[in-house]
Amino acid sequence: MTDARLVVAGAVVDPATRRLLLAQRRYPPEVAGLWELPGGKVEAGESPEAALRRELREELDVEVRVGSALAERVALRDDLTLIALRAQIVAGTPRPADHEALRWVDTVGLGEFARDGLLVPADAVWVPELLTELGG
Ligand code: DCM
Repeated sequence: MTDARLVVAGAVVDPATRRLLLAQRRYPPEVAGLWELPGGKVEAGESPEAALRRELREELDVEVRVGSALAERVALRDDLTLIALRAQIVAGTPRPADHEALRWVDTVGLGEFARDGLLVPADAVWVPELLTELGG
């Protein structure tokens, strides 16, 4: 029995506009078309912070400064645990390499995505904390 693999997701907020970055998934079919906090799997020997910097560099072509955890970890499946870390872009403009599209949302936009069931189920759990983060 090994520990659950960690997946790290970035709560990327632009402090100037108080908007959160959402990314639209292309796969797997169950969540294709839904929107998530971008991120990915932590590699062996890698810290969650370093993994988030690597993933956002690969997926969005940006450099981020990683902050503290947004909320409690969420069990995705018995072999996968999801953690959200606060992050801010320090260089670059996000472009979707792996995602279908990107969107910056304010509290109203985030509320609409949540209401319409457009967030991946695991990330929808964090909506209250995300709204607080955006000052809503
Ligand atoms: N995942 C998620 N929410 C995120 C990022 C990832 O629920 N913000 C899930 C989707 C996959 C797994 O984590 O089941 C691995 O993600 P990826 O395919 O992006 O490596």
